Amino acid sequence: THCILLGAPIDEGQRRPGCLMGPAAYRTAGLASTMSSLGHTVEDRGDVTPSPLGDETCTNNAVHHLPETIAWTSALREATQSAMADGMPIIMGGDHSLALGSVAGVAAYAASVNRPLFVIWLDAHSDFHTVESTTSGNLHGTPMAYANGRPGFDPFPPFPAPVPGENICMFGIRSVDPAEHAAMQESDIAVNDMRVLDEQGIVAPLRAFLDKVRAANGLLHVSLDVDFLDPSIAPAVGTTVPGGTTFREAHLVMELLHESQLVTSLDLVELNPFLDERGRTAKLMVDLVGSLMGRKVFDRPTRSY
Ligand code: DIR
Ligand code: MN
Ligand code: MN
Ligand code: MN
Repeated sequence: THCILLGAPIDEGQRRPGCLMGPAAYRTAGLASTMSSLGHTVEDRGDVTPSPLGDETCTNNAVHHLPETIAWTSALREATQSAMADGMPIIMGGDHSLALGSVAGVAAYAASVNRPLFVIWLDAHSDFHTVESTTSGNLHGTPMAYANGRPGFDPFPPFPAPVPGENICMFGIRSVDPAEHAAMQESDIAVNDMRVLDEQGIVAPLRAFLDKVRAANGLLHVSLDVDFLDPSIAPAVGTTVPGGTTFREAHLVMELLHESQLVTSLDLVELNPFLDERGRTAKLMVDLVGSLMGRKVFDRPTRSY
């Protein structure tokens, strides 16, 4: 695989400074050499520059940094769409608002090659707020709703090719606000909250979704929020939520994703290196990418789909 690194040093989608150091931390933790040691080629396109600031406003007074977020969205959309034509973009955040742009770019590319887009959202949160419904005003809580084509994003450019709910699968969910909850009840999104993982494990629901992607010849975008992981192993994130996935569950997800050979783009989001213990969370995230890109202890027969 030709891996294309895109830095998205954005921290305006939430209120705790530090996420903008994320791309530097991933580079320091050896993301590029991890992938080249697995036989992939790596091209680091550096950090994306946001588009010029507009003067967009909205009626929800809680919302902050709206023009900044829109400027990042348009730049990241372009950078991601053009990287899709050349390889597998890996967008190094930065907070989760970067996915407003990265998923838009992948969706625009998918439409241009006439293939359906599927999204796996690995997160403690559903990020299903709109600009109108968010009560925190933190736009990192909105990208999944934007990608799903929900109304309530008037100041943003229309999402290029909205991803239907049945093409979206969430894992690790354990913090959903009331407005998100109500909207998700109305949608076909597969919400695998921690209760599902506790009862069924992560393998069965993940394979069921991957089978759908394969049957549809879809592109698959994976968005990995650090808080998908339990805070005991991944402390460097502003919004820790107890009861997250374990080290072993997280690597298993990545190994299954690798075996599927379906993943075409990846976000790494919400790492805040300022909160880390000697780079521990950055290194864990890089190790997880290693599993996603094919690192394993022994080869096993790949499950035939
Ligand atoms: C909360 C927290 N739902 C909000 N969201 C996220 O502010 O809207 N934290 N994404 O990581
Ligand atoms: Mn600012
Ligand atoms: Mn998130
Ligand atoms: Mn989260």
